[in-house]
Amino acid sequence: AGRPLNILSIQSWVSYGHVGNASAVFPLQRLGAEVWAVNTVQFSNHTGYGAWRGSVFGAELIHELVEGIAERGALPRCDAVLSGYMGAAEIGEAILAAAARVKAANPAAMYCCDPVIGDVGRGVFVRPGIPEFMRDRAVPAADIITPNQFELEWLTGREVRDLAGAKAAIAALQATGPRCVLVTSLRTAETPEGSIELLAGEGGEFWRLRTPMLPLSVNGAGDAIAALFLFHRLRWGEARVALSAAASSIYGLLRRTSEAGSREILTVAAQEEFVTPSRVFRAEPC
Ligand code: PXL
Repeated sequence: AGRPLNILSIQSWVSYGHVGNASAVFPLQRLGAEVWAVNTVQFSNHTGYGAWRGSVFGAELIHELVEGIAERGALPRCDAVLSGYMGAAEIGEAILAAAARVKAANPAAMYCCDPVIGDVGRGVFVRPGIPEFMRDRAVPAADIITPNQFELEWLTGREVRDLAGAKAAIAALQATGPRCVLVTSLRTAETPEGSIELLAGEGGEFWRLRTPMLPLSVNGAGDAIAALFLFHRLRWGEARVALSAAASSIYGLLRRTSEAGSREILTVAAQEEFVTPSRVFRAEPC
């Protein structure tokens, strides 16, 4: 209903495979959103392979592309800015400037920051300075953030052992700025064997969703879940609904990817999961 959502997505691009914008843009388009994609890097492939080629773009390019979009008169119609892998801290500053500019043009617009720092298996995988930039500059400027458990712990300096600890960490981040927090890839003392959890918090309420843990190791699923969570939060206005929709789609995508034994997520082949997830998981208040 209504006009399509317009989302300015500022993330990495890879030629081969699916991370960053190469993971986020197509699912958003498949759901009917217009995506204004700005790329922070162009690499041959994601860094999880250990080797890659390509360039990190300069912050000036980000400023220039946003300037050009502004010159089209489009910023008042921008519903949200989405950011992910930043490449360098100066690029982060350009992203925050873009978010501020969009919000000045459309006060209802939201900034969704996926604070890409690392994950439990790999540790920190971004350049020095980026984790601190996320904590001190990007997260406080965001309306929505989507850290995984590793990033939640890094950002808060707290180890998350149980549900109460996870909620306290979410509340600590909310106190710095973002009203809505989605924690992905969460495993605590209460997580059943063979399951993985997502936990969302907004307005003093929390919702938890559990899915079976799939036997796979891929990159880029977090980029897709941030995009889908943002899209559904914008569309439905409720974190609980957005959590259910985004998690169900990503579970379907990952189940298909796991069955195929692919090292890259099946963003294109499993596209029906973005529209009609084959299995729907509900988020429960907790
Ligand atoms: O999924 C996060 C991500 C984004 N962009 C690039 C990456 C990764 C993770 O490996 O390498 C370029």
